[in-house]
Amino acid sequence: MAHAVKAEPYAFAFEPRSTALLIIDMQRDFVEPGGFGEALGNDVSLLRKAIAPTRRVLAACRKAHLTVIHTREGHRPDLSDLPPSKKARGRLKTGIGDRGPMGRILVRGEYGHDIIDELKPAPKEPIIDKPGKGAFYATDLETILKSRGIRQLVVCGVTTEVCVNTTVREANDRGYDCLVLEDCVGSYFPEFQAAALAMVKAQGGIFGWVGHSKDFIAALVNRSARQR
Ligand code: TIU
Repeated sequence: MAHAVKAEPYAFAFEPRSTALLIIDMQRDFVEPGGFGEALGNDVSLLRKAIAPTRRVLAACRKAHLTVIHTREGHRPDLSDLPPSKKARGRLKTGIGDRGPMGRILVRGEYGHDIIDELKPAPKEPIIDKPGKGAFYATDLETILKSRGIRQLVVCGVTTEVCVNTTVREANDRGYDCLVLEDCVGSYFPEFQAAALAMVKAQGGIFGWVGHSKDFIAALVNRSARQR
């Protein structure tokens, strides 16, 4: 393998050609007031810490020509892909599909459903629209990864214990090696952030690896420099 990032439980080996950056659900509905995250009773400011380091990782990956993939959680405007159980969950006064300050909550095409300006996808970066928490469920993510020969995923986004964790578990079962960047993922609950990261790397890396954006960027930049 071409290069290694300092990580836990041990170094994460990756080859830039077969590695994708996967940014999970950095949508206004989760990180800005007035969306789904806040409707669930959460303080969205806790997630915003992940924005700046993720921006740096995104810039480094673009410079090194890595595949970059973005995901968004949300539903069709007619809500035909919204399971009644998900609609009912939480007994919310304003829930999925209802009108909020940023448009209909978690509905595709609405302002709140889209990715924040700081991490705006570039024109050729695939965006995966997913109805569930995992990015593989009911999407073409695996087809895209296979067609590009991707074997390793570097994962950022929100929330650590929900969509990030679900996606990493799905990826692990499909044979992908995942490195979760601890400063580029965020949770509304500090104790869940710690536990979700611990779960990934326990038992010899049962789901994957946990590392820091600085170490990943350093490995990527050194690698690119050596290739020149
Ligand atoms: N509520 C919560 O923590 N997360 C979600 O509903 N979706 C994602 O994690 N993207």
